[in-house]
Amino acid sequence: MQKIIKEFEFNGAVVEIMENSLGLINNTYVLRSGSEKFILQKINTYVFNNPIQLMENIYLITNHINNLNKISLEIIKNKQGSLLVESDGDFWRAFKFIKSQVFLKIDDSSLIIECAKCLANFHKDFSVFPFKKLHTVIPNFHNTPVIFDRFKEMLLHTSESNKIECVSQINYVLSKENDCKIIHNLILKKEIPLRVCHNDPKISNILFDSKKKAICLIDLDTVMSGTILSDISDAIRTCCVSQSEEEIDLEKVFFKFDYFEIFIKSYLKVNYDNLNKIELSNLVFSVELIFLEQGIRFLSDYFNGNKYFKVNHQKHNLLRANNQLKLSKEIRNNKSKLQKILDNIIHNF
Ligand code: GN1
Ligand code: MG
Repeated sequence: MQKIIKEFEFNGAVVEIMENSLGLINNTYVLRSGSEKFILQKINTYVFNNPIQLMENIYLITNHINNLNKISLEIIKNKQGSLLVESDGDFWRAFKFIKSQVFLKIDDSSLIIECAKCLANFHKDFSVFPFKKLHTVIPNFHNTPVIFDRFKEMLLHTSESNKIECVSQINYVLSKENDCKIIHNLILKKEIPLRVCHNDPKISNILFDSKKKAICLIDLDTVMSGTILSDISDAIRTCCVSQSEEEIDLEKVFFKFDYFEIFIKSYLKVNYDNLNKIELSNLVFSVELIFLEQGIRFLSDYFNGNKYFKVNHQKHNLLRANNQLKLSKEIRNNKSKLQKILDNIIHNF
């Protein structure tokens, strides 16, 4: 790693390297040199096969946010002025360190307000940004019908023992083929517009200051066009739940309806005007769908030998899938309750 560190324009000699294992995709290290800290990341090229385009996107996005005088990640270029360092087929990048804290789940409703406002401001700030300038770093990233089809294809190569082990999960997913198409069809019909989306606004991708005020969204790897519904629902997926996606005791895992109400109210206060009627009327469904989609992604990766998401043990992705599928079912069973909460909020706008 010293060889990589030497390639970047860090101030002073790096005296400490600490691994940060929060993300499920890239490898992240916090470096310290004197009183300054930096972030060094090795990009996962199994997931991101064009790191150059990826960094071009992040360059555009962070410049856009900085030009609005708001805080965002700041790229540290290498000594030749490029956004990446390539070494032995690996791609590395660096950012300035932002003093902050992160949360894996929320036990305090004031954090919900912060998360919702942070995401809504991100959407508002990018509502004028032409998404065509951004490369599509992962095609079909939140295209649920494609994710469903890949799952079906995966089943053709899945061992009988895995299929027997997961028969109820598989049958549940397969019964949802039509649901997977609903939002995507509305996009095709242009009833749901494409907008600049973060595409991964999970709670641990928001930095907070010491007073628990949101500073900014990080992990800008997947910022590209998409439906704003997958962003809103993905934030709700990790903010409005009793336990994180890592919880294996499903008795402890449930959706927090009161947090949902606070999240939606706070989000719409900032960005109501930018959403159309079709987006609003599909919002509750999009929450059910994002849990389903994430469940399918974890389960597919389990069947595929855990190549995509980092795991600590062989069944890790299966347990995460169970957690997400439970929540998807819970939303489905409480649709009208959630719709009522949403309608009441919209009524007052
Ligand atoms: C990954 O990179 P990270 O850990 O923030 C994944 C998201 C998933 C999330 C589940 C590029 O996010 O899509 O929702 O794990 N990112 C990518 O925790 O696939
Ligand atoms: Mg990520």
